[in-house]
Amino acid sequence: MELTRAPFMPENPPGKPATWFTEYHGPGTGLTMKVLRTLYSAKSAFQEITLVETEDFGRVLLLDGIIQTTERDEFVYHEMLAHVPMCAHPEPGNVLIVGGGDGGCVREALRHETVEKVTLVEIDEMVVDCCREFLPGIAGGLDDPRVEVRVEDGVKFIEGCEEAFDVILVDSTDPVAMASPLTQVSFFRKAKRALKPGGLYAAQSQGPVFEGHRMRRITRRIRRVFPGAATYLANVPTYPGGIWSFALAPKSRRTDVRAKPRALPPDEKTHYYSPEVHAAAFTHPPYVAEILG
Ligand code: AG3
Repeated sequence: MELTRAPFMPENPPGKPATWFTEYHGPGTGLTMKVLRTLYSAKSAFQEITLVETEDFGRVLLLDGIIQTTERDEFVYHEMLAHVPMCAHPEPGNVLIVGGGDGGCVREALRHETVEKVTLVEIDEMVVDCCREFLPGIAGGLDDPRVEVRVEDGVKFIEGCEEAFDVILVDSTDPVAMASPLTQVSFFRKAKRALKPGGLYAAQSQGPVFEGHRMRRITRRIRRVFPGAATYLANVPTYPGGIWSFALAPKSRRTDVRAKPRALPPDEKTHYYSPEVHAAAFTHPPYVAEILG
């Protein structure tokens, strides 16, 4: 990934140009962060992996130059992707996470007492290794005895699963290149088959500001397979537009995913998720409702 200098930013200290990186959100818009140092940079068989230390957001994981997670705001995305489906399920015991090699969703899923097993299926082992080393606060849960980390293609893995999981979480990169199969109807059908009766499927589904077309497409495909699917929102400051969407899809259309969520154990403190936020996240401003149609 190329690190550039943003000429419109003050350089600090004077005379020593600072290094910045920009994730472009649209042809004329981006999010720029000041990089203090690069901790890891490598090309895997799948993508370019970069781990930088930034001034304002702590350590940041970039895949092909796209921000995946930052130490400062990762709690929003990981709590919301994990706890909304996990709390909507009466007794989640067996959980599958596809992607999410940083371990953030695993960490959150493990906070539910009923969980017996979490299977993480990540295609790129180098992402897991990099995060274990440089993002221990996020990846720490990967060493829990209830967790099995499998390095393989999530699409192939799910093909062999029949009524195996209570909750499936898909924590993928943007739906381009290798993540694109994870947003196809054929994948959603396989995921539905892999859910136990009463099971729930959840996935990140892009943001409404810059990714509205993708959000609409993913949501429509999910609804074709899961008629009870609903979309919820969260504020992720470092993702394009600052607002992100997630799809929550029950295997049975009769399950109301918004109904009074089960509580987390009282000593499990969350920083974004709460039962009130759970309910409110399914309320959409009209411009989002228009995108979803
Ligand atoms: N998964 C990627 C979310 C999409 C971010 N998109 C973007 N910045 N354009 C996050 C992985 C965190 N476990």
